[in-house]
Amino acid sequence: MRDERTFTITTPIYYVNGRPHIGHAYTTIAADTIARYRRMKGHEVFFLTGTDEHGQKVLERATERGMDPKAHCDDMVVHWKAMMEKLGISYDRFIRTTDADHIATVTTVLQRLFDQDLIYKDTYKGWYHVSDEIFVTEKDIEEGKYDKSELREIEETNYFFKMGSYQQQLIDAIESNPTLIQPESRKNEVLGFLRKTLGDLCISRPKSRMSWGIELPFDDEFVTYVWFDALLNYLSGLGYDGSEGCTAHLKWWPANYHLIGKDILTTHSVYWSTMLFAIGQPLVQTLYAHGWWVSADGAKMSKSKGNVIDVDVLVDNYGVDATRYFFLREISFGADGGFTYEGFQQRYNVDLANDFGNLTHRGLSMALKWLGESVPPVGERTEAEAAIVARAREAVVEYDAQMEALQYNKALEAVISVVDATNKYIDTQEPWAINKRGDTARLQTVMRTLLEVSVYTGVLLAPFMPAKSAELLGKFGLDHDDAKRLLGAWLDDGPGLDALVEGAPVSLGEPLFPRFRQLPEAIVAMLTPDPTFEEWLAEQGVESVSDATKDAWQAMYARRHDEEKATKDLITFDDFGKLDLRAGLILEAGPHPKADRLLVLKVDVGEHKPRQVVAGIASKYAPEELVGKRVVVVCNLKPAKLRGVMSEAMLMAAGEKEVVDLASVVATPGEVVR
Ligand code: ME8
Repeated sequence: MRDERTFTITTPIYYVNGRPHIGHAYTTIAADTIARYRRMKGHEVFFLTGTDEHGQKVLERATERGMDPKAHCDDMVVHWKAMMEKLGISYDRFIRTTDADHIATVTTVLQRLFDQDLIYKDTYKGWYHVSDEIFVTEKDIEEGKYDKSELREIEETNYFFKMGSYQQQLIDAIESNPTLIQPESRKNEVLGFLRKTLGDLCISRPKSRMSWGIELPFDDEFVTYVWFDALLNYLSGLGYDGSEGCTAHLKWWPANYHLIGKDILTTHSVYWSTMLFAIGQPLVQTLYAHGWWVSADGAKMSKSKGNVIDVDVLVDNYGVDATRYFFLREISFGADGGFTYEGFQQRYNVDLANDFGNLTHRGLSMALKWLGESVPPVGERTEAEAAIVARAREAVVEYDAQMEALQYNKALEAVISVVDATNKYIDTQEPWAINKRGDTARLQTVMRTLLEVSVYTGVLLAPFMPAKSAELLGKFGLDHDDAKRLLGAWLDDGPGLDALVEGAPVSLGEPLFPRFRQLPEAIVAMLTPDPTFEEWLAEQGVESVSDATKDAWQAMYARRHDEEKATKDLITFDDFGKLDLRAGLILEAGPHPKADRLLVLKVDVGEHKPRQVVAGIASKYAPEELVGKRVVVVCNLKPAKLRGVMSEAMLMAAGEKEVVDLASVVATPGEVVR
């Protein structure tokens, strides 16, 4: 039996025949969130993900690109790793099926099963589905399950794995283990499938037809069927080498969860389980098949339809944590979901900007304004505070149970219920009125409650929104280790909303989730369909074009994006006029107390007192050379603290990273510069 404090979770390994989209992101975010949660609970976690690189689909794509298949994979895998990086995915291994250790494992397993007569050679005549890479039965075709244009009739000698001989063993395993396949409806689907006679599995492809795969160790004219190869990643990724006595993987196997989409339920529940029976390894503890994200019109996302939702667009416009949050909050894990940008933004505004933001920014602003930048004492708690504590206690229990069951949206609902209760508490307690009547003791208690609930949500949301949680907890001087410690204590004894230490510093910082009033421009531009050539001509006021000039018009039509982009980046004269540029005279210059790169200057810009300017010019100028220099100053830049020293204007200079020369005009300080 595996140690209960270890936890293994996997995602499917994704085909490198295209780039990742939100569907792939979804499974990966779900796995990452639970991996992070278990680590917070002090468990030792192995989180395995990666790419599926062999087989026909990948070969076809490589051929289309005119590339060698391995070179194509090396090129594509960059996009998959970039997606993981962008989403903050904390995997322990990113396996590629072209990795040498994986290939060795597959080869050893094949040889063993062949030696044990569990693999045999036979001739197959029938229908083959090209893009799914499977052989289909006449019955499947009669039932219209497959698009005829994708079917090819073939007669082929191949190697077969005796999958059919495990049918009863598999039915018994599923029936006797209620958590093996989840949700329940998926389990029933598999049992339904197993009512038909289970055939054997063709596990080879002749090289003459498809050569991109792992060569069979007992016949060099064949490569391994991509699914037989890919499924073994779940063991090779954990150190299993395929030999009979191997124990290297047993710290992590059987995995707690294989997370997959419902599209690959049969391959995992039937092919994979029977393969595990054959090699004498236990089945995964739970195979969880989640639902399917479709675009707003209910259509399957596909490159050819142009309705694929790109992860980058969401992360670039709304941030990584909001993206992670949305997918796990919006639907229950198992159900299907329809994606729209409007729905995404609404969820963002309601949950994150309003509810969560109200508590963590408005609450914090009030506390800091009235009581200073430190944690106030608790004071005497009334029934109102006791009710919040009670809700927080119940919510932690609920949250933990739902996290363990992968019911992410219910776990989030539990946290949100505490946020909502606290926002109502703010309204009913009316801290502004308490402040007005000068009841400091009561104000301290109410404000302390708000701060404590902020910390509470920061801890519980950490697995979902690691960066924002760190930012929020950072306002209280807490870090991820504190979050772990607090979660541990709350799971043991329940939270008392007493995580903070009186007098500890608190800072307000920026709002975590600024509200969006309209869809970001980049998304609107993306959603606005491109005009056709004819529509574009009409926009230009041209009714028809002659054959002689058609090419020129078409070239202009093709160029229009570049020009639109170039004009988008231009500013108007009015925009420029907003700059308050003035002549200045440097009166004093000295080092910055904390940063060698910076100097602190006093500059006369024609006002009753000089402006303090912090400038990154120390690498070029010694303070004494600057005194008496005439410069150009941007006077209406918002003041900002640079490493703790306030800067009230900016000097204009040449040079991008390193300053080359200061811009200078010989004019009376305060003179307008244009
Ligand atoms: O099937 N909604 O790889 P794949 C939800 N290589 N999830 C989606 C989705 C959507 N619209 N689209 C994709 C393969 N997914 C094989 C797996 S495993 C040994 C081999 C997710 O690149 C979901 O997890 O087609 C689905 O199962 C998986 O991506 C399919 O990825």
